[in-house]
Amino acid sequence: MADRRDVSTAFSLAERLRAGKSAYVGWTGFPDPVFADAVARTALEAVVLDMQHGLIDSGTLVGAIAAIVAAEKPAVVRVPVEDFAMASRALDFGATGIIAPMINSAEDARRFVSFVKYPPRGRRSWGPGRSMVFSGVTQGADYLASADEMTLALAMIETREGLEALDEILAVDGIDGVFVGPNDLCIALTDGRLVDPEAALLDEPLARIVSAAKRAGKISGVFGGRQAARFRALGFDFVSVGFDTGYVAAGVAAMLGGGGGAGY
Ligand code: 3PY
Ligand code: MG
Repeated sequence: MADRRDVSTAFSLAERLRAGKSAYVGWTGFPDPVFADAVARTALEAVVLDMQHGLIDSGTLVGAIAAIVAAEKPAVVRVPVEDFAMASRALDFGATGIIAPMINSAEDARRFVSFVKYPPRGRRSWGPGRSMVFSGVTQGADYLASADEMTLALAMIETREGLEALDEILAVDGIDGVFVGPNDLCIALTDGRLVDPEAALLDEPLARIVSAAKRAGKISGVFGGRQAARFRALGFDFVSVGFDTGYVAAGVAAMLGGGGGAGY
């Protein structure tokens, strides 16, 4: 087993969250490692690179993860829907967590786990070159023994089906927690009538998700903006705070004295 003191802090997110700490994390889909570096050098505790709706391809991802790790922050990657092969690659490149969108059943969750955890939990294929260099775990045997613990598999709950299957998804061995997409969840729960991540109709499902995760001994996360502090107060452990274009817009508005927020 790797000596935990030798593992880079960029790989300590899972350990910190499991120890009951919470984290505010940044979010970017800009196709430029320099911007990922800028987000990593703020007070935010980790950076999510968004390959689902963002502009990041696998070539850019390699550099963006390296930039975040150089700032001693954990890199988490949201992969496109059902692109679990990309999840394995992102871990090999040095990501320390994967967010998988639109997980609607325990079966979806098991398939996700099969790509991000090594046997016996899953079937992640061997080739963690960059991850070993960045984490400081130099021996293959040590990496194999610690990788599942060191990396997070977060299943997005953002559909009616996902919400209904919440307990079964949380029960899947290898799923470390859930991550709520409040925009899609609002669309789903209103049958396409509304997209409002701040809608009051989300209050009960959000509280239910936090309690279910706590009962299962797993992590709860949520995509947040102006509501980040409220989400943290609700009990979410892993709360994202706005995103790239919002950071730029809010910075300009603040400098012009107009206030304004990152919003969604
Ligand atoms: C959602 O709110 O649905 C998300 O997936 C956040 O990007
Ligand atoms: Mg979504």
